Amino acid sequence: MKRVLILLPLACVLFISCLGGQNLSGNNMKDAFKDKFMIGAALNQSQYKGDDIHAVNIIKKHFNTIVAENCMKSEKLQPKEGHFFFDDADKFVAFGLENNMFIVGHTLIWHSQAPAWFFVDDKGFDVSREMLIERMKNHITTVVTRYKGKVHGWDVVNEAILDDGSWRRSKFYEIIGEEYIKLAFEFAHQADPDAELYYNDYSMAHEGKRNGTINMVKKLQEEGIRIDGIGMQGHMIMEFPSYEAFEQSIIAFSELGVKVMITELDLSILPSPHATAGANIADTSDYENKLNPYTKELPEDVLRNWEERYHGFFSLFLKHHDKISRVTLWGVTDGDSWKNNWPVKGRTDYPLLFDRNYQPKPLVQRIMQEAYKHQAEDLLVKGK
Ligand code: 9MR
Repeated sequence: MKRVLILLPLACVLFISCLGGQNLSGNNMKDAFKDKFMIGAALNQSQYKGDDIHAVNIIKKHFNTIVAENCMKSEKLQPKEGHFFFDDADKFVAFGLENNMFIVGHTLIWHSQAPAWFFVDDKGFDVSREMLIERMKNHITTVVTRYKGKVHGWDVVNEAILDDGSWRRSKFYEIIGEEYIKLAFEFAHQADPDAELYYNDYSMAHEGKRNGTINMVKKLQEEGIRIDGIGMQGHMIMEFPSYEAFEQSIIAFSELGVKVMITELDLSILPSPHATAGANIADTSDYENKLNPYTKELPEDVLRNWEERYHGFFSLFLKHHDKISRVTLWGVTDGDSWKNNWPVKGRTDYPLLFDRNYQPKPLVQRIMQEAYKHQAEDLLVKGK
């Protein structure tokens, strides 16, 4: 034990030097994390279409998995019944295939960004249960079949459970009942038996949501429904969640025997009008100057606290890398982040790993070093 303690720092220094010389800036996150988990980003259209060339360079260099930020949502894919629009999603998938990336489709069944026609008949009344199931089946089957063998994993159902663990009263729930979850997973599995299938939600550190998710997944498993993973959206603020609560959820989800994925990571640096973070699009607040304090510059101490907290989460992910298959940031640079417009419109936020000038923040170097330290420790343990 004593020998290990003495040798460990030395081995780390040697290993890091061998991997990247004194300066790791030539390295990239996908290599740094390669034995731990995939690392990726949500892409917007100027990225997968190749227009935002600086962002494309970052994506190719640092990430090995991508997810569609918006172009695969049902209102985009099927704006009118039976009229599918695949141009953007095709380009997104082609980008991933060209760059050998693990491609995630987001999202098949979600109460938000679903087209209004989905739930009503031609007189504007709610459709019958049978009709909604038929529409779900048609949507899922058409989309998943098109990308069979190309999209490797699907967020099948998104945000079905509330923070207290109860079911969200979405149209899917109101008209079909909780069985809509099981049906969605079945339809997706029938369309592509090889694709991984996930449940994805925000604020997963809340005890209620954690337990609600566990109950739902257990039930699916008891019924023999395929579910491969749980996506913990990582929309965070400085005050929420605690490392402890987030860690508890990682462990509890992994104990179900499914993959855990950190799916929509961003950490807002701005004062939050809400006590907890979440990502419920309807929870907006009015603009006030005091909620947007860093339009010109970011004070050193504020930046340091933000970086410490982000680093702490990456340390947690590395600690639990045996449970976590993927960490995906919700965007590439601060300039693209949805956080600039939620929960308050028109703010200047700094939630991602690359700044508005496409430069990696010092945090990128720190988390890569942390990952290399883990690699060195692993080697030492194996070599003992
Ligand atoms: O980042 C997305 C933003 O551009 C859209 O306007 C918004 C509208 O639905 O959706 C955002 O992405 C959401 C994701 O699809 C599901 N989890 C919460 C994300 C942030 O709202």
